[in-house]
Amino acid sequence: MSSKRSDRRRFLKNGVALAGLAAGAMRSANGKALETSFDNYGKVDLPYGDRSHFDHTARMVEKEYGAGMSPSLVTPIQDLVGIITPGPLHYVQNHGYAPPDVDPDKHRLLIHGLVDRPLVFTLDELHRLPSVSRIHFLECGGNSNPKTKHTAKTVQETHGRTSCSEWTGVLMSVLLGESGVQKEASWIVVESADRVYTKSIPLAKATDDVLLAYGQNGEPVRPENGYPLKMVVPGWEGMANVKYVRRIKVVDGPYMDRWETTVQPSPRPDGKSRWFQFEQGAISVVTRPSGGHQLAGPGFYEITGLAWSGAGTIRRVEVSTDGGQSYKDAQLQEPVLRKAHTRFRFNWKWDGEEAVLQSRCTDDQGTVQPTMAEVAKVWNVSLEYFRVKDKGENMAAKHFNAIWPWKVTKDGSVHNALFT
Ligand SMILES: Nc1nc2c(c(=O)[nH]1)N[C@H]1C(S)=C(S)[C@@H](COP(=O)(O)O)O[C@H]1N2
Ligand SMILES: [Mo]
Repeated sequence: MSSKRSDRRRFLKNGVALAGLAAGAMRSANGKALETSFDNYGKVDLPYGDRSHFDHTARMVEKEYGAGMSPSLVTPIQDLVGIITPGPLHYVQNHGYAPPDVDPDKHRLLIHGLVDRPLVFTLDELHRLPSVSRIHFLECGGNSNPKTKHTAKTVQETHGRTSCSEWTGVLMSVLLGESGVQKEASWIVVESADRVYTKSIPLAKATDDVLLAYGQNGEPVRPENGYPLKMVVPGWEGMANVKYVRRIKVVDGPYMDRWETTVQPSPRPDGKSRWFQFEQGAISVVTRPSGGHQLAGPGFYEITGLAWSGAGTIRRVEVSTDGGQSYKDAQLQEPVLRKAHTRFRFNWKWDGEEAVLQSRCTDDQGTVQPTMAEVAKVWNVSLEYFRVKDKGENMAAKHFNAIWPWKVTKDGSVHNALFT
């Protein structure tokens, strides 16, 4: 058979299959189907384009830090398609401080400490070095923290502290190769230009895949996300990804600075703390339909969501519509990239009965996303532990990556069902 004919056959077959699934979801067109008017012309002088004024997707204030302070802003992942988060919708965590107003012409990057040659770079000089572009997710260690999120209504509130961008910049290994690293060196400490935020990173990771990014999705890194230089530490918790980088000191151990010794460790119920949890676990979540959505009625719906793992590449996502009693494989949308959001899709025909939608991912290390009960077992806590708020920052349940269910009730409304 010619390839043309077999393509046509496949097209017909798929067409028939979808029509079957789509019963109830689509209306047949009649003569008055198109009511779009082309009379309302918009602005033409657009040096930096705006989106359609009909589109209102927005970041949401998840936590206030008070007047003049930068709130915590979460990404509307329920509204996104594909895997790239537009810069203006990237989540923002700034430990309260407003983004500094850094003049790129005055900005300098200093590399010193246990090096052979201390170096200082202007941004122009960094742009002359060999560059890479890589798509990676960023996720705050506090994302989907059940202690604060188990009553949240939407996936933006529960899982919106993650975003995924194409980052362009210079590999840390290139910079450290230029400065030379002395024998005793084992860590780097990276310092920002905003009220001094620092983070210690082991040298092995720094020279593996860490980059100093000046580009985000084809344009300069956004001010909220670290303009003009952001350290991207692929797969590691948000806190490791220092924004507004101005100094890299090569040292022989972690620095135990203000943030590393206060909000970053996770207190445990036994009074001890988990320290230096760097890698983000394998996690996935259904983003549509999800909490706050309203299904129009029985019929076809594509279930879609995102999966990612700090350890590597997503290999498999399964979807359950019965609260985890049974799972079926979802389709993974190309490209499937290491340490990046992966889009999954699953065809579903809602019969109008109560349903519980959830997803479970597996990464290339063989790690399967756990249930909440499995996390409780590993952490040696009761399920109730995940429901009880702590005082202050609620940092105790960081790095929670359990399966998250959404309940569809008979009226088509969708609800957070972590504790039902
Ligand atoms: N300079 C600086 N870098 C920082 C922070 C900060 O407050 N200041 N917050 C950290 C935390 S907690 C997170 S989750 C990520 C968030 O990065 P984003 O705001 O670009 O999403 O940045 C990290 N890097
Ligand atoms: Mo964070």
